[in-house]
Amino acid sequence: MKCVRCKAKGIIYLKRHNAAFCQDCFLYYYKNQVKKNIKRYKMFDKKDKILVVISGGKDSMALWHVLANEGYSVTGMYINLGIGQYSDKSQQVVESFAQKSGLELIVKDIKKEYGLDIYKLSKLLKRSTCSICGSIKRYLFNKVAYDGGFSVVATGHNLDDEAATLLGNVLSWEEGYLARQSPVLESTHQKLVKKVKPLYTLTERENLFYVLINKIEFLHDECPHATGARSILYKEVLNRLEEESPGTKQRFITSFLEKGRKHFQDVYEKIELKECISCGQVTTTEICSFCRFAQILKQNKEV
Ligand code: Q46
Ligand code: ZN
Repeated sequence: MKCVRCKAKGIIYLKRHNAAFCQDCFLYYYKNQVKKNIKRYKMFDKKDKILVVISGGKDSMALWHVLANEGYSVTGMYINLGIGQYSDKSQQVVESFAQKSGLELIVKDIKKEYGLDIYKLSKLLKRSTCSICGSIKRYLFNKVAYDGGFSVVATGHNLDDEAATLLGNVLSWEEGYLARQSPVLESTHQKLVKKVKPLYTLTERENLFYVLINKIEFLHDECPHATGARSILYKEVLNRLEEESPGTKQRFITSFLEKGRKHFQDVYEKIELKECISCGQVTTTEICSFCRFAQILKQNKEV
């Protein structure tokens, strides 16, 4: 197995590209993919102030590292979601990396700062912890970015995540979600910050290689609520398809973006946006879910 670029001994084989790379050429390939994605979707440039959402896992750590190393102006943002040891450990990993690398980091703690508890909310609202957690994260990414004058929010979603999400959305024809599934979501309101996914063509395995080669610390554990999630089943199904037909995931995503997504565009444009009467952030209802969560917990203190 020789490296396709320099013919040295290959250390990683990428089946979907039918190509092996040595360490240096893999890094070249990886950075090139990131640069191409940024350019293809006009995600940002060196003048932009980028808020990178960091969970402490391999994908977000790889994204933070690669963007900082390419000379972009990046600040990490970590949210402590109050998920027991998982949150404590991930916060430690993220803070230690920021300190050692001299990178700026904003830390938010939903319990300490906002009195929110995803478990109590899940019980009171009879909704899954992931759906509560997702709403809180989306709210805070945008709020912190908007208040801090950031022009773009970048997340570490990879090819496996994007393909699994697309499969889930297609299976139930979630038109609203399909309309929003894109490596770049331009702002549609002056208080909404643009969102981008520069790693959307790179797999989990490639991100893992990137962090291992660069000796970047990351949290190996998954969030305990990720197990059993529907997205894991979709990932397994897609992995099976990928084994039989390498390149399936990438084709699924790229053909959706090129040919499929435009059919849902009007759904996206029709979403009516308002400003929350309590906090002023953008929402589709009178009061945003974040403010509603805080109210519900206040009214149900004994839970
Ligand atoms: S952090 Fe939150 Fe995820 Fe954990 S509780 Fe679910 S949504 S799984 S990406
Ligand atoms: Zn609000």
